[in-house]
Amino acid sequence: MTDQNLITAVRENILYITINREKALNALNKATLAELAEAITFANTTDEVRGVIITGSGEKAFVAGADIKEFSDYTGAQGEELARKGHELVFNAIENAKKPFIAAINGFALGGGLELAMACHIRVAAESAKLGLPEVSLGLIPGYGGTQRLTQLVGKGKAIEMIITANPITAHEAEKIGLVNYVVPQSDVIAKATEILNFVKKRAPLAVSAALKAVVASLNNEGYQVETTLFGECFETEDFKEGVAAFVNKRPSVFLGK
Ligand code: CO8
Repeated sequence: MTDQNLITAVRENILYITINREKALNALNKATLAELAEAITFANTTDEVRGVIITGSGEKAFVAGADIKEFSDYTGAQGEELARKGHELVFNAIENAKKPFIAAINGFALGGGLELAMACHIRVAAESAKLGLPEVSLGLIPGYGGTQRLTQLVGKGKAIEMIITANPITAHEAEKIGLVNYVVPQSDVIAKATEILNFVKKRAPLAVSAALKAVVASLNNEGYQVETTLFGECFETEDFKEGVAAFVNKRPSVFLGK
């Protein structure tokens, strides 16, 4: 694997992936997504790997979203293409993987970061973690499956509230609504995720893969396509330009609804 933005290591049949862009709060730029895609393929095609744990470097963030600075001048078509590629190579690839993926959420999981965690099969969160989909503050909607997977995990009412208010929730709130499986002290997130995979490692590999495939099959629908199209359309709005400019210049945004 050609890691620059990831640190990867296989220990006792578990692939540990650490997203290593601490200064940008582990935001997902294109290079990081490409490396993630490579690591997912490696996990799927290497018998030695029985499960994968994804975490973020540092103590502040798991992943603070897609890299806003990278897509600030995108057109609708470019935004749609980015989302489509992300789905195919990373987010759906994780959900459809033959091995279980666990997100060890060590801090902020926002936007594309929460979407990455939700594409994983199980989530363990640090007590200090904050989880949310803040895209509408940028004039966007979640584009990496958030509208679909959050709804599947927590139900329509809570998903709509989180998406349209853009307000993050705490790890304990997330556990209460079924968004994360466990909340543990920050120093224990990797250990807890490892403990879960150690159980899985004792089970029949083909049966584990079949079970993952069967559960995921129950969730597929055309909503992902609708999300991708609408996500692209958001890039054509003045509000998107305003939202991103406000973030980059560290000032409040003034939306005009056009
Ligand atoms: N993208 C790029 N850079 C980021 C991001 C991001 N998502 N988040 C943080 N950073 C950078 C900051 O710009 C800052 O850089 P610099 O030091 O150069 O100014 C550095 O990380 C540290 O961040 P802050 O100074 O802002 O740290 P704070 O402790 O003050 O705040 C927050 C932490 C609350 C997490 C804040 O950084 C924040 O609000 N970040 C943005 C969160 C967000 O809006 N995420 C959603 C992004 S949109 C998205 O994910 C779309 C997904 C679908 C995409 C589909 C295809 C594109």
